[in-house]
Amino acid sequence: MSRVASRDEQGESRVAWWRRMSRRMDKASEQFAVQVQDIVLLRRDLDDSFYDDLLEVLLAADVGMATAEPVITTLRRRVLEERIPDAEAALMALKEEMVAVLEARDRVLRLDARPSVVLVVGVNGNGKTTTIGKLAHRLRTEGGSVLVAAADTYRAAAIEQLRVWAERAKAPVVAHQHGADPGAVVYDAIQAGVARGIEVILVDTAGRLHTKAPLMEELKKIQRVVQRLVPDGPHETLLVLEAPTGMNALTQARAFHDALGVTGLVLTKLDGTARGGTLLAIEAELGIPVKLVGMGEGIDDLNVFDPRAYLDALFAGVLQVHS
Ligand SMILES: Nc1nc2c(ncn2[C@@H]2O[C@H](COP(=O)(O)OP(=O)(O)OP(=O)(O)O)[C@@H](O)[C@H]2O)c(=O)[nH]1
Ligand SMILES: [Mg+2]
Repeated sequence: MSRVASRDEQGESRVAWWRRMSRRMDKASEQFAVQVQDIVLLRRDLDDSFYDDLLEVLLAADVGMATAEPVITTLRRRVLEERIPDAEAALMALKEEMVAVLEARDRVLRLDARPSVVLVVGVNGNGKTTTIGKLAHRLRTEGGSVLVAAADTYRAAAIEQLRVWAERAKAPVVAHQHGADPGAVVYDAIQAGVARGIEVILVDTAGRLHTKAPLMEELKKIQRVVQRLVPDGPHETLLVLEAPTGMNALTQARAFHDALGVTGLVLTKLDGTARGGTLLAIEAELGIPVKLVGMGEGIDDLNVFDPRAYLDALFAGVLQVHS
């Protein structure tokens, strides 16, 4: 089980999932289409100002300089070499360039170790617990065994919320009382997981602490507990970010990465936000791949990140206007 399921219970392929979800990206797609329409497609000549405007459009869609600039440089070269005739064809070539950049990054979840320990971290309300519920469901559907650890012991309702998700995913939970030491929960969870031959242990953590201990110290302590029992763990430290926060998420993301060494990003709430391009910028700025995306509150609304399907959805409005 080296990757998350490509098919769910109903036999829906990943491609079909993305096709279904692309409708939920219509806000991002619409906004992108409107900007492209206004600034780029009204112009016919592929001159310097075309590329300047294109850069502006990408930045306005939150794609970020680190991705936008090299992609446009490559596009300029291709337009000359391949004699790309007009703005529409150039836009399609641009999309292909972006697909190529994104597909070059390794996004596979590292879940080969037995057990694999996955820490899920992020500020409060970003979707950690929900992501764990959905991920547990995906892994279970794929035939894997999963255990979830309730290491957010600070918020009174957190343990119960995780239990509800785990029940839906048919995964056992290890939890202590509200207010207990999160390190002790993780210790017990790993011991239980090893004893039961569990393949993947998902650890839910707090987003904000109400005690003296700063959050990062608490999370580092959890990592040390994991390492004591599973020396090569945690195998993934996934940082959950929500798309609507846009580039403001960068500062928090850097703090988590500096403290914990994040191995993958989960971008949630891509449904209903106009900030669809943020995903590219955050990934490029941090140099950490987006591994999973969430597009809704349902148990099936999480999947591995598929660059081509994502860019198809983002460019869908542009294609509609001009096909
Ligand atoms: N629309 C949408 N809502 C989401 C998504 N993921 C999570 N949510 C919602 O966001 C809210 C917060 O999610 P949680 O999973 O509780 O977030 P958390 O990071 O665990 O929060 P704390 O435990 O308080 O730190 C819930 O109402 C979720 O239903 C998503 O992909 N799309
Ligand atoms: Mg939570």
